[in-house]
Amino acid sequence: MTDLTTNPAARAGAPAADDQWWRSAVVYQIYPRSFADSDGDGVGDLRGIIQHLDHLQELGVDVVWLSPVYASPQDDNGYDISDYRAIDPAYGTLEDFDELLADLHARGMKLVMDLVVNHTSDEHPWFVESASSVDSPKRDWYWWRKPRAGFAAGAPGAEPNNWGSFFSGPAWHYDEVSGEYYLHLFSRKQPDLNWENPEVRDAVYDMMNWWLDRGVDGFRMDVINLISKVAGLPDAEVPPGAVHGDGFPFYAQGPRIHEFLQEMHERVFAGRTGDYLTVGEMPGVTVEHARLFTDPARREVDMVFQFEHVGLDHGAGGKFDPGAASPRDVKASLGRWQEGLAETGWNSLYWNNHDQPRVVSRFGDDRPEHRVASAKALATVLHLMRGTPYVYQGEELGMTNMPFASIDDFRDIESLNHYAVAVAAQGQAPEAVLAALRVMSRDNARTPVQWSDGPAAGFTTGTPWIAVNPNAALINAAAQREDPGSVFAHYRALIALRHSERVVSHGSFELLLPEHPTVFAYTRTLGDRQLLVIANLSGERAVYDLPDAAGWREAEPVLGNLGGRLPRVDGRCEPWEAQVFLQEVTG
Ligand code: ISL
Repeated sequence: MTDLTTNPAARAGAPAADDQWWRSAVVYQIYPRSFADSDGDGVGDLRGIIQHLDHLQELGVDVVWLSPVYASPQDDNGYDISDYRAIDPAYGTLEDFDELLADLHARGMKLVMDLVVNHTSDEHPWFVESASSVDSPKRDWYWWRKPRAGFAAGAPGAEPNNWGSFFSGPAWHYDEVSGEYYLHLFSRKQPDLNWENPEVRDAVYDMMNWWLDRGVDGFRMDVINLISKVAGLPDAEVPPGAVHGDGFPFYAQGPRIHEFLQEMHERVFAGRTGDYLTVGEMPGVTVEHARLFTDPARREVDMVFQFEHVGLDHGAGGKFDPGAASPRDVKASLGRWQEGLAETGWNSLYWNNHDQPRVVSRFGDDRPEHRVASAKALATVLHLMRGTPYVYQGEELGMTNMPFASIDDFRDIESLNHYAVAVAAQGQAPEAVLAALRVMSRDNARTPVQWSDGPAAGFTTGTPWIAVNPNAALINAAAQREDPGSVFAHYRALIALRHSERVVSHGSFELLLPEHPTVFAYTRTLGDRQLLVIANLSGERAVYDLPDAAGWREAEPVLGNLGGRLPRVDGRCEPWEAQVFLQEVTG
């Protein structure tokens, strides 16, 4: 692999930071299944999206990232793809897709597709062919291995290595037809592609080019840091209390990952002139690796989704052993990423997506007295950092976690598998497992978008595939779009500020008050313009001692989150208060 960081010729060819349009852009993620249903079958669809584009335009976002709409058996809600060039009938047709793309473009917005190429569905023709015989020309497109020596094929322990799947159980499935196992880091219906095989890579690049030729504006790349596996797929260490080995060291940032991403860039983007956006989803990525992935001179991806801040409330037993994340930990983590990618690389900024619990319930306070203020405070600190902010559908309304009553209310494969294994196989108390799911399940993010206070929150005229949150009468788009004090209005103001103030999109970042237990404060500076953000991430009043408080007394208050209270740099914050100031720095 060529190290482009030290290659001045490569650096010289890199676009200047200011030329990259996505530095001042805001992305909105649509999870189509739960966004809007146009035909009453209870499942969201492309025409449902087309019907709600005013909402996005009013919010002011620049880009839509569309979670998978490809043909899929829907084992993992579309992250198991059986045809990369077809739209799943549940979502519509290619004609609907083209119409959506044209409508977005006509409104000045871009569309980024989800690229799921660590794995396919087991119903993808590539896998069907690969599984058909050990001599199949596509056998090597996936990771097939013989049972472990000394074990009866199919018996527990006979898996080729001890890695666990992200969705509970072993990462291997036994195929009786050929007497071999295949690797699946996610569900057994999501076999991992073998990126070592150049034919696989060719097929992926062809498919990406096909979508770009159709007019899409880039890709969000699903678990893209997992595509290069260490040769030999060795057994991994078993963490204390765990049943399976943690294979991460052997597949996260694997040996050829940078080579693969550079090759992809070369084969897909290098010859094109469009304004694209690429973002790699990378569980477990470190700041150091992110710097390499996002250094423009290396031509890999524009930005990555890192997971550090959304792992702060995971306990020793992982995400379903939740603890609490302190505001101090949250700001320390985000601050470290700001510093780590200050000179080279770029951050993506997110609280929410379709895999994460709702931020107002998680790092905020969704009880009536604090819900609106905490949703706004969290939005403020996120959106005014350096990086590209992502808004996940419903986040702009302050949608909350769901009060799931029983396991029957869940739909997500990760949640259902976890429950089955924890309760049936490990004998954990059902109520305790349910309590953890209520807090951490991905289904919290997947309840239908609350459009109105009407039936099914205006999401569908039929029966929604997953229940609507009972708070839809209180929290919904129709009410908020009319209300200048709404969470929606606040997101709108934050997005507008990024567009109008270059200090927000391009300024440097400095964390203030790092030791303060609840106040998240920072400045952004660009030339002589400076922005100050102060937010109290707690339901208690706070006092703080800002280093240069006197210098800020005359600053212009730009945004607050408590109706009627004008932001002032006076050393005091109300519960969940967020304040934003701007000033020209002299001398
Ligand atoms: O939510 C998680 C499980 O605890 C994450 O680890 C998640 O599985 C990981 O972030 C990868 O996510 C992506 O790939 C998965 C898919 O299920 C997720 O929805 C997707 O965002 C497999 O394609």
